[in-house]
Amino acid sequence: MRKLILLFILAVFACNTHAQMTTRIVRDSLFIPWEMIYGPDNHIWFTQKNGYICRLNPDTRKIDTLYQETNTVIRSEGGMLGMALHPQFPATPHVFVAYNYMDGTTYKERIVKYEYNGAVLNNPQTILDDIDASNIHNGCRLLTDANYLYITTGDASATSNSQDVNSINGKTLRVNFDGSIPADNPIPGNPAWSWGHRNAQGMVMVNGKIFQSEHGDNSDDEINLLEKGRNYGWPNVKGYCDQPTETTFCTDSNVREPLRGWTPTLAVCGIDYYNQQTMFPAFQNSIIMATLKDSKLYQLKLNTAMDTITSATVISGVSFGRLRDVCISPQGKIYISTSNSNASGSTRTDKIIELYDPSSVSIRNTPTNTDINIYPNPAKDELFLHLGKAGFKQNLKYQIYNTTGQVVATGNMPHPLTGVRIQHIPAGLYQLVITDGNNILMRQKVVKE
Ligand SMILES: [Ca+2]
Ligand SMILES: [Ca+2]
Repeated sequence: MRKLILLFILAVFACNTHAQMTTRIVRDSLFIPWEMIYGPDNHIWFTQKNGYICRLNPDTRKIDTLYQETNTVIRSEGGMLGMALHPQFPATPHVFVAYNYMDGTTYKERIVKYEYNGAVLNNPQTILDDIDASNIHNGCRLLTDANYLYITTGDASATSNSQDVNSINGKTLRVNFDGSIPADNPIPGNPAWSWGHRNAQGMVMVNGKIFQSEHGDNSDDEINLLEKGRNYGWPNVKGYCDQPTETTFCTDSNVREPLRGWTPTLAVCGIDYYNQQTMFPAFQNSIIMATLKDSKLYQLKLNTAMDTITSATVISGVSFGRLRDVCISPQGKIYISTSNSNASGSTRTDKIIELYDPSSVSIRNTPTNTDINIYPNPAKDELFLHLGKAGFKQNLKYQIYNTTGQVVATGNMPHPLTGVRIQHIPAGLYQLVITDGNNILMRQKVVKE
């Protein structure tokens, strides 16, 4: 009997210490959500292939349509593609989007900057145009860091583009936020940051390192670690420099081999980086990768130096057909989008799905004041509390509580933007509470890195 009780206690303990992944369909009947970003407003910003840019509240499931880009023209792999937010968003309310369109009878791609007025996007400004497009191989993931916009372009079905540094196709481009070329790009006056690409479909930056997922043709899908001015081989090299026909070119052309290759191919797609201490701690320091043909979600565990993938594991329990993209909330929830609608979009069957641990739902945020933005989250040195016009008033105060309910920081919020220094606080989970002296306006879980 005593043994049975002990076994029971151990079983309960085991259940409580292992996160249980559960899936929840947040929205259905979408048309290929090609890009998803978990925004600083705790909404999922997403594009759909037919030119719609939307914003989804994952808790209420409400979708706001922010813009319909009527110039978008869908072909097999073409349509509205990648998106990125300005690094100071929403203080600088710029949103960058890639889409394909017709220039006369020629299929092209451009990068446009829109402005968010708190309700919709407007004022589109083209910052890069005349990128060749094709039925297949159009890129086009976007990524911003503090100073630059990065753009993946496909070879647009012309393999010679990739090794031609004077073509903007088959590249990773790096431009300023107005589309001009940074002075310290590897080739003066040239937007190319790296070349020899076929069709990169995923991109994420972690600690200054850019990881990309890229489609091989009938072999050698890749995860690459981008380095300035390096050649990634296509079409002369597929995957690793491991064939007699490849090695000379690799040496002569400064080719950077992939971190990981897959033959047979998976059709690797959107990637994001997981390092949250909450929800699924086993995924810490991993790239989470969606795949189309293989239709599975992968965990790619990185080493501490983040220059090696130490293991690639299928995340079980995720079976929704072709997967297009992935994004991760600061709380550690994983969101995936599917890519199963037919080409014309006459049947719209795509979903955005949340992967979460039900045991942690009780500590979700209790907001929902959309006029208050707290960023970055997770934060390392300073946390910014930003109130819009409707949210700002006198006598606002904030408190930050640790998990045992002790106040670790408190102060007044005399201005619409308050910076809170948190570098002295130990890493971990905290609850931020904003009050007007009487009532709680917002509770938000924040993570100190
Ligand atoms: Ca390559
Ligand atoms: Ca090879």
